[in-house]
Amino acid sequence: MKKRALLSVSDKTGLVDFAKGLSARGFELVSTGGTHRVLADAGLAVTAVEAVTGFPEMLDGRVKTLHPKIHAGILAKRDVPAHMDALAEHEITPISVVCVNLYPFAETIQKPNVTRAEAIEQIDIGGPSALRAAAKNSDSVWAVVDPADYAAVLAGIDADDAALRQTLAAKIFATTAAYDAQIAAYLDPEPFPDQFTPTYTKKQALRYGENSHQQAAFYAAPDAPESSLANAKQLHGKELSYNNLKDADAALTMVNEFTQPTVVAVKHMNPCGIGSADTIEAAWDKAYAADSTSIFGGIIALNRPVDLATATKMHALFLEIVMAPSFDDDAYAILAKKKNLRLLTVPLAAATEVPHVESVSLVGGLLRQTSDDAVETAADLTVVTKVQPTAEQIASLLFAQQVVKHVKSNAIVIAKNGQTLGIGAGQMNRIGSVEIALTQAQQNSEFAGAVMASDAFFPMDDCVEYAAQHGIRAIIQPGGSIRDQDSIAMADKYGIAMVTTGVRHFRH
Ligand code: 93A
Repeated sequence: MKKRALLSVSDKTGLVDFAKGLSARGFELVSTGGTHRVLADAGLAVTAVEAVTGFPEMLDGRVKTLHPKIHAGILAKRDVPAHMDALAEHEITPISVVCVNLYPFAETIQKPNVTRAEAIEQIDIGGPSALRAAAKNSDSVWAVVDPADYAAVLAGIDADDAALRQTLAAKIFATTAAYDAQIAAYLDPEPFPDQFTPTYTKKQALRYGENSHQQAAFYAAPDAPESSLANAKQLHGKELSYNNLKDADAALTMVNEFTQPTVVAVKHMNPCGIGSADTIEAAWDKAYAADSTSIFGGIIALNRPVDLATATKMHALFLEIVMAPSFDDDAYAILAKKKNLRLLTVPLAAATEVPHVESVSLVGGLLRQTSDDAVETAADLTVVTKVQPTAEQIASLLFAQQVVKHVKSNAIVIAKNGQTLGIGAGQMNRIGSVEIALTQAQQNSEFAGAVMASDAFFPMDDCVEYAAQHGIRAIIQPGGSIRDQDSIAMADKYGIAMVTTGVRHFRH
């Protein structure tokens, strides 16, 4: 029996070689307009789909392969005589290879100023239909959507590899499902639709998850922003682990918060030191001096190119990751001397980047929310104490506030002059975080005159009392507790300043 292959591809990569391979194996090639042209130009014998259907391509190409002469040829069960008789009766040749890739819908909608009409025209109907028909009939039919699979398919045809046909069929349904999800998201861009269909692609198989007995993989969103790990370039070092990726993501989110040259050091998703200064080297000095013990094995994110002076200082320590928009050549050379140190370049987030939707998994579910992009400025502060904060204190309070929202609740940050001095994270009792932060901060020679930020209001006055007794000169907090007045009275008692923001920054 004559063997027939249908080829209809938008991405012509590898097409001619694949078609030659099919030709050499005795397949008649049937193709749509553009694909037909490429094959004919390459000197291959190819039948136009119109010659099979007896219909011209219609409606500006909206109807090309959508025809019983095509779909019955794909869908007929080869082992059911009635099906084969029906094909014979209607003079339909079975099609046993369907090689289709789809109109580039995702690429089209990413182009600037694309119109709705242009986007709609790039919704492929015939392609997914032919692919799904082939995948449904994968007992006999090869469904091929990815040029990367062409060589394996030719080998599979030679070996009559039924298992590969089934794997490819699954790939078809995953591909068309993702394609449809992108169309749905375009037509209804609401971040919280009734049905949420993620379309992530495996970017990296991970050696293990949080611990070595857990399995894991890293998936990237099709529209991942430039400033994300999905688009980061690893220049050097060991492969990123599951925990590395989480920490690096946290560090990146933090460093993107600052416009001044800033260095962020992260341990276990929390900052252990953040420094902002006029130069990246001075910012490093502050981040390091913030907690020179915890930074050991840390994840470092910088928002300026890494220069030689900064690299030399970092080289002296054991670090897991250094990431920055770029590395000066001599800085890179120094850091790359450490075989395992992971060096990544990630561009800074564009100021115009829209708030993204973040997800966390629950057993049997998913929680989604827009990211916490609220940044308080001096205009958002209300002084609630008799003592007014100085301009210097206000700057330190706002810095501490920018940090505290990235710290796991209950979160307390002690800071001064663009430097964290103590960070209390993740305690179930707020006073516990205050104690941890202050114990750390008091060891720092910069501590005198430091200020404190709290991610949420003080439920009672004990935190304020403890902070005031241990040298804190000003406090920033959201306010909103029914016992705010107790905390304010305590601040007044010790003659320190307190400002409220009205914005809570829980991080659970
Ligand atoms: O407009 S369609 O949805 N209608 C069809 O009947 C049809 N058949 C194949 N698009 C259709 N295709 C698509 O055309 C394929 O999925 C492929 O992406 C493209 C190949 O067109 P050409 O061979 O003209 O470059």
